[in-house]
Amino acid sequence: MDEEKECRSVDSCTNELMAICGEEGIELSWDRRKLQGKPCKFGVDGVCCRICFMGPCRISKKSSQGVCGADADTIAARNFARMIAAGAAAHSDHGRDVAETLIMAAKGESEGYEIKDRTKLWAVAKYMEVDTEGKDQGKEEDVNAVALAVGEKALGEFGKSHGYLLASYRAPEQRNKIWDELGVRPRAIDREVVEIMHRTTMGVDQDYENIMKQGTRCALADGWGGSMVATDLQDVLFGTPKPLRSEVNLGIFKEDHVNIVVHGHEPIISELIVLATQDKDILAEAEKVGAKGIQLGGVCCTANEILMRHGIPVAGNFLQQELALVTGAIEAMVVDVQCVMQGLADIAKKFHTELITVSPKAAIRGVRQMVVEEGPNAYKQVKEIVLLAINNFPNRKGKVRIPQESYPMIAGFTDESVMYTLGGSFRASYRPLNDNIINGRIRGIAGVVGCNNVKVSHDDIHLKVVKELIANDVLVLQTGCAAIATAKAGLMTPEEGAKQAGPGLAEVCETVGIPPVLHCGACVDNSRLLIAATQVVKEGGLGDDISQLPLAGSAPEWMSEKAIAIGQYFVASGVFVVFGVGLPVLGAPNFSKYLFEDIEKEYGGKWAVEPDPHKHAQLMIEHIEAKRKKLNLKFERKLLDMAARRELEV
Ligand code: SF4
Ligand code: MSK
Repeated sequence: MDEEKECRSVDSCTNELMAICGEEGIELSWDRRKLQGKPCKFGVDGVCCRICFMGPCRISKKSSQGVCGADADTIAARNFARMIAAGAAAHSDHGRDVAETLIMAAKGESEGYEIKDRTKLWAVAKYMEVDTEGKDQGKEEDVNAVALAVGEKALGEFGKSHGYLLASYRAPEQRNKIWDELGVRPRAIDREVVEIMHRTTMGVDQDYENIMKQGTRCALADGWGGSMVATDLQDVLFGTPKPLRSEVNLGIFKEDHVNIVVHGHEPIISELIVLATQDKDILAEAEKVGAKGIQLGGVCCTANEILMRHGIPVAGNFLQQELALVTGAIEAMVVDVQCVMQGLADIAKKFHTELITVSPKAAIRGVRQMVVEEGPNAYKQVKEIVLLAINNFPNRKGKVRIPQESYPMIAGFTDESVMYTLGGSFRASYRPLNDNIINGRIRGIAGVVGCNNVKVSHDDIHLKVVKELIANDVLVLQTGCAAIATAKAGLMTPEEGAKQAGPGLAEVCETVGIPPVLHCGACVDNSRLLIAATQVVKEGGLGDDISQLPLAGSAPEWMSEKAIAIGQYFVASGVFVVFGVGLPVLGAPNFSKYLFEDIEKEYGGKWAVEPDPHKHAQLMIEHIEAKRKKLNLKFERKLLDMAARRELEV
């Protein structure tokens, strides 16, 4: 193994299977990255423009403007805004699908879906301005009527011609004022995406600050719009998660079972797959082919969705998707949308695995497509997919090599369950959390989210950042592939987590029986973090806006456009956000300065980039300490890095 391969991942299952790929000549994302060579510097710095065909143009010392005269700041801001538009579109289109499914469920037009959380339905109805007066949560027809009205209202949020997004008013009062003063309160979700595409096309908006004003409005339409619709309506349909135990990493698969992987983002189809794999008739079919049962495992955010609500084990995060197939034990991998690598197709062909696309929006050339249309036939179609996997069990070829490692974890934390966990049903509120932040046992809160990226050692940056934060008594909330990375290292069990946490945080976690790192769901569930921050503000004692909280955000190994949209909606909500890897704006001096400094004067939040994990964590901790000081919270503590903490333990 050469030096580069050695630092490809810190995850042992990943390294075990990667070594097999090396021996068998199976090409993975890391190998393809090597073949790509050094990435183009103009792209890395964000100063390559392909917006019209007089170009592509790139900014260098020799030529400071594109053919049309666009400078580095305009070009980088346009590219950045387009990434926000793409990210917001992905999260929001997901939300739209959920709204449509809710409407079908309310009309009784879809087998397998029902309204699981009526309390949440009523809560969503309230902020969606749906009248529930005289409606009874105990009566089926009332529940369906409210669900139908909520679904229609949610769908309206995508294309309404007047007014602003209803969910945006859930933010603290002070935040609402800022957005109104700056004129960035989002209108209809689709409109904000379309307006970015218009303003960034050739010859329209050519002032980086003005471009980012729309970038911000679109990002807010994601976090406080499309993503929030997705999260809330999924909770209504499939149940609001509660803390539960599960398992994580590629060792979750079983040699004597039919193994099925679900991968992508939307739980609409995977929820039905969960149902089908528990169906007695289907299990009997599995027995007929000699299997002891069906083992379902998830990858990426589909994994997080079914983990949060059912405790279905997680096979791995983004960079492990190809390796799941290399186990030789996967009868079917069912993929929907987002973060699905085309490279899966070639790897699946080397094994018996049936790779199946199920969304009409996402086909892969040469791969079996079995579109599951939400509606009366959805469950029947899903059962056919599961039966196909079962019938593929006898076709395994070659050796099965499932790694032996998997780790226990706790997941299922939401803004609602954090409240109950900390306060108990007797005192269900954010008061205990706020009190522990005020008294300094918990120094602050960090949201550590996002992807994996082949440019950095897989999971390594996530783990180093999270370990340093918890060692310094910072409570960490996680979503997406970042959460999976930490879970694989055992930090999502109260026992192991407490060993790594600082004394104050460990004390709080031991008292209430939670890990110091809380799994809060999938990428769209970053909207839960916005609401949790809002709840902390509303509870009192820590200022009157999100920007005043000892709070920071981070995406240490990001790669997706969705991460940029998420980063910007957190910044515009008042949060200091640090990205690892890099940010494609560094070739634009004024635009970079705007994102890294000036934007803070407007929104109270700003961006930073720091690939080094220690410096990355320290930036967040310093920010948290500065906010504590401003709030006049005492009990300042010496900042510890991992080396200093190890010395303490000795
Ligand atoms: Fe070049 Fe301007 Fe066209 Fe971009 S829009 S490709 S900078 S001419
Ligand atoms: S799945 S967007 S790689 S977190 Fe949400 Fe993971 Fe990033 Fe996809």
